[in-house]
Amino acid sequence: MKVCIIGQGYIGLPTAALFARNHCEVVGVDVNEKIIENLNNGIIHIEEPGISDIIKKALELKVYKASLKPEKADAFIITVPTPYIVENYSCDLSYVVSACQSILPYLEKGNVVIIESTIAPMSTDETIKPIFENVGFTIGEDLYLAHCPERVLPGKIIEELIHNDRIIGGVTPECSVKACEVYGQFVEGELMLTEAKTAELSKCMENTFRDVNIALANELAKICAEIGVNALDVIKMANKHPRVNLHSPGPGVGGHCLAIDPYFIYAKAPETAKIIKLARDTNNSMPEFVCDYTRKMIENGKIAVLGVSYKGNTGDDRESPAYEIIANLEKDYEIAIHDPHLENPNFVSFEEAVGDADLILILCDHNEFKNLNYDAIHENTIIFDTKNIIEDVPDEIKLYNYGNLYE
Ligand code: SAJ
Repeated sequence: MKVCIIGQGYIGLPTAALFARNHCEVVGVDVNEKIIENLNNGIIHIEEPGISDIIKKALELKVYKASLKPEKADAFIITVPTPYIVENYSCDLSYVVSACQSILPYLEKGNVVIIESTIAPMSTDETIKPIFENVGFTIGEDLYLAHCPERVLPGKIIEELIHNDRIIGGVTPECSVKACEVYGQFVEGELMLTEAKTAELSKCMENTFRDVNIALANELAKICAEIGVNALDVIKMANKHPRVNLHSPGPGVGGHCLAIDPYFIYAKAPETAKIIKLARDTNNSMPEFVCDYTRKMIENGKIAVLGVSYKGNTGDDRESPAYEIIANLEKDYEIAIHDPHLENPNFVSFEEAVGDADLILILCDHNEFKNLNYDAIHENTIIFDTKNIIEDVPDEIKLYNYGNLYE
């Protein structure tokens, strides 16, 4: 089987790698010239365990190539970003639409087209299907179209791509069957057949479920700071109940998924999606909460920010709450930023950041921050650990986390 994957980012590239490892011929397409050149030289632009070796091997075996242009193939998979439109929270399908248009000259009867990008309910039927019908295809008869959302966790993408169950949302039942044949090349989890709109809403609801649960944990952290209770102990105790799983509070919710996908549902039913919108607002309020408490801890001086990735051990800083926190605090404090997973000429080494800092603000749970080198930190430094990852500090250092903000 020959597969053409449009978008070589966090999802498209690992997906391309697995098709190639399973004896398919793969063309990975992206609009970014530098990414294409690097990929063809075996240089991988995403931080994700396992990908680099598979792509290098596939290049050697000539079963993978990166290209600026699509090619004829049996299956086309679209894995491009879907941001939200700020004015009305709706799903911005422009990248998906242009990816679909880009494959039109290469499509042949019998091909399968799969949209993996997260999209709002009804997008496949109302916006994507007409793109192919307008050039003469009959969906379900001579072209097979399905929405099969990715649901893998960054950091565990390869394992989850293979083992997770997968939603296959065909525009017609025939489309679902054809899309199953494509994923059957490497997916070992269950392939669950359904309609496109059910697949769309299921995917959006998965991320909404997590966003709402994190909002509940963040609200608990705020309540505890207000009334003087240790939020971390509450979470530990409550989670001993067999049916309770409180999530972890933090500095806010980042990434390209949880911070965006709930809006797609909200935009479709704004009068009804009340909890969903409130959860977004609560999570969006966390950067300000962090700044308010930082200001209570020190009035001026230098703050060392540790970590701006949206979550631990990834080099992805999309929608990271850290940037809002930094923008707010740099009005009144000297800020030095250190992140071992991101390259930025303005970032500094750990030693340089913390050396003369009055407060160390941990915004991301990279493994490197779990055991800090206290020799590099001067006495009387305050640490504000918004990810609650540090357990013990030397006596002379004051540690704040969501367990003791009321102190
Ligand atoms: N976070 C918290 N508290 C928690 C858990 C997470 O504050 O208890 C924060 C993280 O720090 C981060 C954000 O939430 O800023 C999102 O991180 P995440 O690990 O929850 O999720 P993502 O965005 O990396 O991946 C999610 C996953 N969805 C679910 O778990 C339902 C993944 O399976 C999806 O494939 C992915 O979105 C996606 O691409 O949609």
